[in-house]
Amino acid sequence: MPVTRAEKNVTITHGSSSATIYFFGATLTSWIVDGREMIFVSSKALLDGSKAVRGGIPLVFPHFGTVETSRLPQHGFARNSVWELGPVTETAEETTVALSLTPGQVPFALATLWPKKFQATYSVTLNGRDGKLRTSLQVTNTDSEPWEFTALLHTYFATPDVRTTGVQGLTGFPFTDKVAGGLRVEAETRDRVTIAGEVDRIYHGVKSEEVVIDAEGKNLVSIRTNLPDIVVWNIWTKAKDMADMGDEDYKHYICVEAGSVSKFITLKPQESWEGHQILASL
Ligand code: TA6
Repeated sequence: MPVTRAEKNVTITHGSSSATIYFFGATLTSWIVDGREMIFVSSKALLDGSKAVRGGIPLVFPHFGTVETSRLPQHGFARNSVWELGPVTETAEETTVALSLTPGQVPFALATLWPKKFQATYSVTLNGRDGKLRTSLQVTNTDSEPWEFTALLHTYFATPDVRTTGVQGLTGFPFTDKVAGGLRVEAETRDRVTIAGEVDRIYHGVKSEEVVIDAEGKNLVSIRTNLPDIVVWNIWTKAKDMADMGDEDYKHYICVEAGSVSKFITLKPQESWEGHQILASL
């Protein structure tokens, strides 16, 4: 499987599948299966490291959203740091690229706001046989004190039209509706969550075998994950207020984000945690 290293990113190719990951943020910006781009990147996204990428799979760590007890900006610093390319592992069927992050690589102004020692490794595996993509974040506490965190894989999926897009697999799960000011709803009643306006929800403790995104009557992609929470987000027409999103771009993405964000995870010294998702194009 060819691996092409460029100045700012690395691309893995196998048959008709490929994936590109930027070192800035370890943000995966492209996953192509049989000529179809599965991942959305905004038409105004900045890929020069001056801002987290608007699209792709930004990594959220050490916390999701804003946290009252933290001075870190929304979604932490992993997506704003330059990760180091580590080993590339190849088997007959799969290629894995690993990227790593330690505090010394985090922009100083952000690192001082969360002065803990950690080792993070992000592994992206492309299966050349079935085109599946696995993205896995592993975090180890290398400090002498316990610390706590949340984490999420903030995946922007490409869709032909978000107004025809649905998310299946969330039925019955409780959710927090951020658009409704944090309203907690006991159970999702729909078999298919659709988008007809701004949506920003955290589905808690999702135990679906898989979550499936469809559009225009066809299934697009499935997500399997060991992570407990699923965030569904589309900014809708507020896209025009975002500097790095084209006015009409909201029609072409849906964020379905696997994470562990409902409660903080505590890691003791030398303990590790791993969260992943396996994406399959349908
Ligand atoms: O994951 C959903 C969310 O937390 C939304 O609330 C929305 O703000 C989005 O992420 C994008 O956040 P960003 O910091 O990238 O503008």
